[in-house]
Amino acid sequence: MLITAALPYSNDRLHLGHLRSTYIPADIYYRYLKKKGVKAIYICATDEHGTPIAVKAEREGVSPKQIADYYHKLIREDLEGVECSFSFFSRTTDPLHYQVTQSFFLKLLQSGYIYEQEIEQLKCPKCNRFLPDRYVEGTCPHCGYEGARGDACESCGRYLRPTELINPHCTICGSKPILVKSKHWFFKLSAFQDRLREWLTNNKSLPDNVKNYALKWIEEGLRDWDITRDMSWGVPIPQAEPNKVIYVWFDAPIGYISSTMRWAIENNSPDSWKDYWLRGSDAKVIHFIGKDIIYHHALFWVAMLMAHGDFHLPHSIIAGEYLTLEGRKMSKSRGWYIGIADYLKLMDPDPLRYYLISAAPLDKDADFSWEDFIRRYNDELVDTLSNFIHRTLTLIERSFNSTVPDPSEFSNIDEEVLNKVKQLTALYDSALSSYRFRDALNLVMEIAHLGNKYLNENAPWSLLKTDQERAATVLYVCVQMIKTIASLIQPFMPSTSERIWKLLGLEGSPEEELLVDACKPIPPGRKIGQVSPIFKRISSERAKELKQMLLQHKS
Ligand code: B3M
Ligand code: ZN
Repeated sequence: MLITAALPYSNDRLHLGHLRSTYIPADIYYRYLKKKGVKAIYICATDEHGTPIAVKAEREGVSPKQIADYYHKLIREDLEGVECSFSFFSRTTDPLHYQVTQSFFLKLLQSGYIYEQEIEQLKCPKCNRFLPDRYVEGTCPHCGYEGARGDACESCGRYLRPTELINPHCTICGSKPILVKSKHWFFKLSAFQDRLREWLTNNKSLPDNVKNYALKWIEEGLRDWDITRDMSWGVPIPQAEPNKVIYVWFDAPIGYISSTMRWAIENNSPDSWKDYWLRGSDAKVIHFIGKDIIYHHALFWVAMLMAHGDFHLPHSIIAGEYLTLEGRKMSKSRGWYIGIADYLKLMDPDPLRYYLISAAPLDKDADFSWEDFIRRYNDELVDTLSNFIHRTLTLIERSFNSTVPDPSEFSNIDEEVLNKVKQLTALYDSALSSYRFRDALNLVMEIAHLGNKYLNENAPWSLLKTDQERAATVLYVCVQMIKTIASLIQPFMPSTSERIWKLLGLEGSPEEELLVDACKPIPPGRKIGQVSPIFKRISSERAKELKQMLLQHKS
């Protein structure tokens, strides 16, 4: 299976919203596949073309490549900082990507799916440049919003062409543009209307949010798609004059393929990308994206793949919904966001991964609030998860010389609780296989709840005085539950899982343990590790520091 996450534009850093909608779910799913013993890779890259980067470069007086270099590094560090375990993290300025994009373009040109047409474009007379996409702003013809961009209106969410804007002006110098003729290339999206409808309707593994959005757009009718731009930053159009490039939304998804090729080369098996992409192989491709780019993936990209013919269509497209911050829309420009690096200065990645997944199902909007984060950290990670483990292991340390005790015969209660753990593990598996990340995580926490309850009801600390054998059995059962927790929590909280593994004195790593072995008991007699709590309560001072994070962008 090939797992991809949307390619971030390399013109800005990412924030918690991106992690929640795309990068963490993709990472969890990838780690889960490995636990299932599935051959899988997780591919991403930075999307380095388009006007977002060109305009920023212009404003800062540097080249677009310098902007791309700068943010590529930071984005990658941020994502790796929250333990996104990419097989390869590439860039769309890789020369290989240019080749792959150009040959994709040429194939569609030769088969008649791309055609040329002369159209009128906006040009700034002062800057002497065409004004594609974000080079121009004006009033939205649909909703009247005055800051609409040449590619879309942020207020009503509609896609726009620059020439549709009312009162357009050049974003660089403010001048009023003039209309000039220019030759462009169009992709015959309209020819795929019926095939796309059929694919969307019949694809059982496509989630409802993706299917419904995309079908709604098809009913509104698909127009052919202008896939070229009059600018110099981008993949050059093969055999065309300079200062014309392929539109970023045509080249970016091809980045999924070219990045897989780069991964293959870096892994010294240059042909292995074919196992994932070529039709005829039994691989599946799953794209994780944010909900704002469903259109591009479920319509544009699928149609491009249909037109090309050599590559797999996506098996599924998983689109995460938005994350608000303390009830308000996150906004980089208004300083209302939490940066990944800001968070990592004070906290480990795992609690954040935990919170972002457990806050709401992926196909529903979620909210991040520090109050809620701190409460759930203390109640769930400390009181439920950490305490169960800590209580069990300190008793073993004190009364059994840090050695997993030898159980006597299991009582009905013991059998029952261990069977329940097996059932929860099976439910976890089916939740993750259908992308119900929050449900799966809750099931792991249910094992910890169950463990606490079992521990309270059987009170091994009292049994130690009266029935040493029974105390040993109870603690042995708890150890088995902890081991299953460590194994199941691994895709969600990899380093926490690793720490629990070490506490149990187990060899190897929980990452290597297959899901089928998650309930396989560990034998008695093993020395456990040095006992210390895996999570400690967030103090009120620390809570203050965390809340401060939101205010620091305001200045
Ligand atoms: N760079 C937009 C975004 O970051 C765009 C995604 C490309 S995925 C092929 O949302
Ligand atoms: Zn201008």
